[in-house]
Amino acid sequence: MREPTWTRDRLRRLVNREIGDYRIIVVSNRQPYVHELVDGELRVSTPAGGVTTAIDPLMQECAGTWVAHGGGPGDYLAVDEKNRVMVPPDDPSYTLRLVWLTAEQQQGYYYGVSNEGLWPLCHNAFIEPTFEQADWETYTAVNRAFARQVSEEMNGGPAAVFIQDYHLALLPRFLRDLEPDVITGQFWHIPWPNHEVFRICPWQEELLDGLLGNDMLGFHIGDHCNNFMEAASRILGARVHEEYSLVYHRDDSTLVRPVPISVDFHQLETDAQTPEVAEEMERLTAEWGLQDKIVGLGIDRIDYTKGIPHRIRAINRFLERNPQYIGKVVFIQAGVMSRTNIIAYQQLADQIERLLEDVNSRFATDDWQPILYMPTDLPNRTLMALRRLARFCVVSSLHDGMNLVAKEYVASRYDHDGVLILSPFTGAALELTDALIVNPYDVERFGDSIRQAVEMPRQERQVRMANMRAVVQENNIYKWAARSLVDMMQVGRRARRPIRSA
Ligand code: GDG
Repeated sequence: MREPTWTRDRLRRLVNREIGDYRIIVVSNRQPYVHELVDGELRVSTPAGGVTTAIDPLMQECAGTWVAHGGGPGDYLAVDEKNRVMVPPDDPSYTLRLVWLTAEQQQGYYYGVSNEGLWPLCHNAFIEPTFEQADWETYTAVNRAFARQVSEEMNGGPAAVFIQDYHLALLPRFLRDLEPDVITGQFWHIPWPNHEVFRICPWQEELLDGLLGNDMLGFHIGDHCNNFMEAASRILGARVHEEYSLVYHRDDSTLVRPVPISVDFHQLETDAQTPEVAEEMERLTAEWGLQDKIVGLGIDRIDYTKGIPHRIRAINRFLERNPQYIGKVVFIQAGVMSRTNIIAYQQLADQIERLLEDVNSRFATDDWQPILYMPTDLPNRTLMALRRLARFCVVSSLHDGMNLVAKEYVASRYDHDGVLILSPFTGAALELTDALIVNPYDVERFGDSIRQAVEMPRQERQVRMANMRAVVQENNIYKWAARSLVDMMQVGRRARRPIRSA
């Protein structure tokens, strides 16, 4: 029998049933609500992203605590003497506890180890990771500080702690040392590399030992789970029970599971149909002269894993080989700059500018240019209008844990139109098999797939889009949250029971 589709309400009911006396604590680097000072007044904003969308309703239901780095300019003013503030602001129902980091700590822990070390280590994008011992010491100290503050929030009671991502790989072990009874689960949002790659990391044992402090560890896809289990076995000599996906280490076990993340399908589909989005589509069409054009779209954080230069080269090849489309196809590349104080990101931004200049100057006519580039944080309404306007959307990651942009495009196309061109090196490619799957390094085939997208008959577009929409509707963000919670609670209850009774 098919299980009913996961919704926000169903997730809330599950939370009530599953957690019992446990206090739910979520820990992430990034906070779900940021306080800003505008004209002397405190304003609250919610950074966009799937993780907050999924976990916020869960937290609202269980009145738990979310521990995160306080990075907002108004955060100091918003919290009480224990660094806590109730959120969401319009219906305060759970506690946000903010952890303060100095600029130096932020440099070593966030930029250094997390984004110059672990990020390139875990993505096959041929950027060499940097491993600085001083940064590692900061990363360790910050993870310890998070563990202490989570322990304070537990206040001696039973708790289940759900940790997010690669910034906090040591936290589960430090926390387990302080609180042997705690249930912990962690979701690793990026890929886990194979053994040949991972073993270059000077801190490989510490990272594995840290993560194996969890009762449950989630990755997007099975390959990343297998890579992790292989590393645990070969580097730490841990015993792996493949059939049950369990890793045994230090008289304890960790369930390692693929739990593919997703988007709020229903919300995106609803947002796509508002009159504001229709108005925005009209405005963009008039302003950018898109009336009779076929629009292609890319939305990315400007990151070297996303294959943006490869995409520009493919557009160049497409126009070279299909000059009949000069003046007819416009590709819009939107994206926020990120991690701009890291050199690899500055070099990428320069490379993109140069490639754009080449392609645009080569093909532009008096009233047309092939690529419009918007390297700014566009409002959600504009991004939604772009998804609606785009005949095709390109996701060309060189490596990506999941890629939510692909799923957002599919969920927004309630009209069942549009073609997704998708890299096979994304987690999303395992689910969205009706996309045009193309290797971003293969510029010839990539160029051909753009032509195929431009020329695909409407009926084929509709069939493929309907199939992809059915997948995203079913495998939505609430299913991800529900499965993560159930796995963590079930496996954690089983593992921690003997300790408690002893
Ligand atoms: C990590 C993993 C995994 C993008 N540009 C703009 C903008 N975005 C939004 C997108 C989407 C989100 O940011 C990006 O999500 P992705 O999944 O593509 O990628 P990462 O940031 O690398 O996230 C990834 C994810 O975690 C979740 O587990 O899928 O594999 O790397 O929501 O729409 N939003 C705004 N302006 C932009 O210019 N407002």
